[in-house]
Amino acid sequence: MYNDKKVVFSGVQPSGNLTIGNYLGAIKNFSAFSEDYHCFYCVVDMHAITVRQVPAELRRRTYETLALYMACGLDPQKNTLFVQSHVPAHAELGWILDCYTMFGELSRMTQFKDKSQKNADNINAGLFTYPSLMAADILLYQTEMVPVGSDQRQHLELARDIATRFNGIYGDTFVIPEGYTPKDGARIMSLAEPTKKMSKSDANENAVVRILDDKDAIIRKFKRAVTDSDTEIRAGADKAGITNLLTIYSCFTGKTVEEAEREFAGFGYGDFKLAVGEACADALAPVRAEFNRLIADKAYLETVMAEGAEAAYRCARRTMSKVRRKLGFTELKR
Ligand code: ATP
Ligand code: LTN
Repeated sequence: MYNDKKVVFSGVQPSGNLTIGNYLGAIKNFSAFSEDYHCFYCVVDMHAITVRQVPAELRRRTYETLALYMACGLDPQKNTLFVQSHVPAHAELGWILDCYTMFGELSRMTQFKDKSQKNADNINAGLFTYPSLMAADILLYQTEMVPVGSDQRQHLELARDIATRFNGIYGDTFVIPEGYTPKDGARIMSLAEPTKKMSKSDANENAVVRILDDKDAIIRKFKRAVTDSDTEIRAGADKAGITNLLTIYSCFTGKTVEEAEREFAGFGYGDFKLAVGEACADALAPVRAEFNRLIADKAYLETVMAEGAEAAYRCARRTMSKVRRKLGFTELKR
């Protein structure tokens, strides 16, 4: 609990331009919690450096991710929006939790295995211990609920295990968090390889639709989406590409996948892809307009960052002093 409300926490890495996967799997769902929970939404720049980043781009994307949070409907008066590296308690608790996370547990993480393959020349210790820093993000705020896409479920399970282990040794210290993944949209697939997750750091631009792509680009990418040699517009395990397009259409229009299948019965793939592109572009147009307004006002974004960091620190430091006491760290009387 914080300020008499249960806590929600989530984070997005400023590691690239955000995709409709990030939007449908995560950010779009964040604002639903704002009334009933105390929400902390973080730009996790410390996680982003587990993969090599160009400093100027990391800085620019940190501002952009914050502006996108707001453009997607997160009001900084109702949500604590902040940047991870502005609150050093994340690194502090991250180290502590490293000492309560097992080598074997980290070795089993699929994201680590994936990213090690993709970054074979930079398999650094931070990439390996990424999940303990993520556990620290969540546990610092005594979080009850963590909205994430389904690729993050395994990290969330580990955060629960770490918290349970710590509580078992030292007595109640952390709330055990629950994950929240949306019914649809929890795993949007690549348009080029529909059996792979759409990922913002994919090198193939045709595989990803970015939240800020303009209408022409969005439609062009959907037109090129890989499907199959069949002609039927239906969802099914043997039709990854079409299933993904139906899911995207359903998320952007609020219709169910079954309704969409009926709507497009008898259509050719070309017309269907165009309709999906249009639904996506229309839904994202207001987000893009609001983003363009916000990103032009750097001073305002800096105020939001500063106030967010202050509010996050006020909450985080309570947990930190409890953790220090439990561990047996000495305290300085100042
Ligand atoms: P990267 O490519 O740099 O690993 P990413 O695209 O996987 O990045 P993250 O910053 O790691 O994005 O994720 C932010 C949020 O978006 C997380 O909650 C994650 O689960 C969600 N998410 C990411 N990709 C998808 C996707 N394809 N479908 C649904 N949700 C997704
Ligand atoms: N690992 C997440 C980003 C992330 C996160 C978090 C999500 C870092 N810390 C805490 C939820 C809660 C990712 O890669 N998508």
